[in-house]
Amino acid sequence: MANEQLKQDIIEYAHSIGIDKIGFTSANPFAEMKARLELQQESGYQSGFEKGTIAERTEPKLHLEDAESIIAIAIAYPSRMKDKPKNKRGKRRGNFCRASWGMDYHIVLNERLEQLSAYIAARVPGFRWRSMVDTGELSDRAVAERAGIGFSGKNCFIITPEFGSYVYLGEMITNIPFPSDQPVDDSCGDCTICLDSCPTGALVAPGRLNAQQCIAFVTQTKGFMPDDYREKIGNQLYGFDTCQLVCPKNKHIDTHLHPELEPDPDLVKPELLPLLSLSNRQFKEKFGRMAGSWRGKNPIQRNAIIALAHYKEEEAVDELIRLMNEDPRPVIRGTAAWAIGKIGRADSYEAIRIAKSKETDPDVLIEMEKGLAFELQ
Ligand code: B12
Ligand code: SF4
Repeated sequence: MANEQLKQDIIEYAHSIGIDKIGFTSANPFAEMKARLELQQESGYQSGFEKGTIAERTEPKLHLEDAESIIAIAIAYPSRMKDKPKNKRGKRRGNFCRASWGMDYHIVLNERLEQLSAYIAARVPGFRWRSMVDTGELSDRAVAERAGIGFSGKNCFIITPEFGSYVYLGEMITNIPFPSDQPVDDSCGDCTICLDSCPTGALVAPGRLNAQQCIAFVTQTKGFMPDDYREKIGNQLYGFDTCQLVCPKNKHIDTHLHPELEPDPDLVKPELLPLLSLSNRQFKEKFGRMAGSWRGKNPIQRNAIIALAHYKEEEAVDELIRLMNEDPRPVIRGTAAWAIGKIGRADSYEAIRIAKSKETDPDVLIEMEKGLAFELQ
C-alpha cells in the first residue's frame, strides 16, 4: 500500500527518539464530535481553555489545506515518585498533579514532533504539516482514539494498554496519505469506579465531564474559590488525579522512560508556607519549567492558603495575617482572612476584626465575615 514503508520507517524513528506510541489516521473531519461539543457548550460544561470554533476543533483541513492524515503520538509519564518528602505539621506541603511532574510536557512533545517532522521532510519533497500539543484546536483525545493510541474511558481519558492513562498526547496533521491504524479494542465494561469516586460529581455521565465542577479546573481559576470546593481541593495546588488513580486499568502502571519527566519531589510537593512570599520572578525561576505554572503564581498561592487552612496550620497564621493586611491582591487578602478564621488560632479573630476595620474591598469584606463566622462554630 502507498507509503506503507515510509510509515514503518516513521514508526521506527519515532521509537528511537522516545515517542512511546504512534498511530496514524485520516484527516477526515471528526464529524461525530460536533454534536458532543455543541452539547458541552450549551450545558455550560466547558472550561474556557478549549481553543477555536467547533468547526476548527473538528476539521483538520482548516489547519492544513491539503491535509491527508494525522499522526498521533503519546509519551508516557510516571505515576509514582521515589523519596516522597514527609508532610509534617509546621511544614505542610501542597501537591501538583502528575501531568505537572518534570519538564513541561508541551516542550517535550513539541520537541519530539519537530524531530519527527524534520525526519519526514528530509525524505518527502513537498511535505507539509501542522503540529499540536494541548493548546491546538483539535481534540488530542479524539485524534488519539481514532489513531489507535488507546480507548476512551468513562473518566474521559485515553487509556492505552501499555501505559494506562498516564500519557501525554500530541499530533501532526500531514499532507501525506498513510494507511490508517485500527482503534484499540477495549472498554470500561461495567466499571464505574471513577464516576463514583469523583468528589464533586463532575463526571456527570460516562465520558462526560462538567469541567466547571472538575477539581483540576477549579485549581486553575484566578478569582475566589467557591466555598463548596475549598475543603474538597485539600492540599492540591494544581490539577487533580483521583479519576486516574482509582482506575483499575492503571493498576501497577508506573512508567519511567524519560528522565526529563521525572518529578523533583521538593517542587511537586512544595512546602506551603514559603510559597506565599514568592515574588513573580522567584516563582518563575522555581516553577517556570513545570506545566502547572502556566496560570502564574496567583492561583497557586490562593490554593496554598486554602491548603494551609485545610491542615489548620497554626504556624502559618502570622504570615496569613501579613497577607491579609498587606497584599495588594483582593483574592489573596480575602482568602487569607477566611483561612485565618478557619485555622482558629487564639489571636485569629481579633486580627480579622482589626483588618476588617481598615478594609474597603467588598469581596474581601465578605471573606472576612466568613472567617469571623468560624469563631461561633
Ligand atoms: C479543556 C481541557 C481540560 C479541561 C476539560 C477536560 C475535559 N474532559 O474535557 C480541564 C481543565 C478540566 C482538564 C483537566 C485535565 N486534563 Co486536560 N485538556 C483539555 C484540552 C485543552 C481540551 C479538551 C476538550 O476539548 N474537551 C472537550 C471534550 C468534549 O472532548 P475530548 O475529551 O477532547 O474528546 C473526547 C470526547 O469528545 C468524546 N466523545 C465525543 N463524542 C462523544 C459521545 C459520547 C456519548 C461519549 C461518552 C463521549 C464522546 O470522545 C473524545 C475522545 O475521547 C485537552 C487538549 C486538547 N487540545 O485536546 C487537554 C487534555 C484532555 N488534558 C489532559 C490532562 C492530562 C488533563 C488532566 C489529567 C490534568 C490533571 N491531572 O489535572 C485533567 C483530567 C480531567 C478529565 N477527567 O478529563 C490530557 C489527557 C491525556 C489523556 N491520556 O487522555 C490532554 C489531551 C492534554 C494532552 N495533550 O495530553 N483538561
Ligand atoms: S475507573 Fe473504571 S469506568 Fe473509570 S475509566 Fe477506569 S475502567 Fe473506565
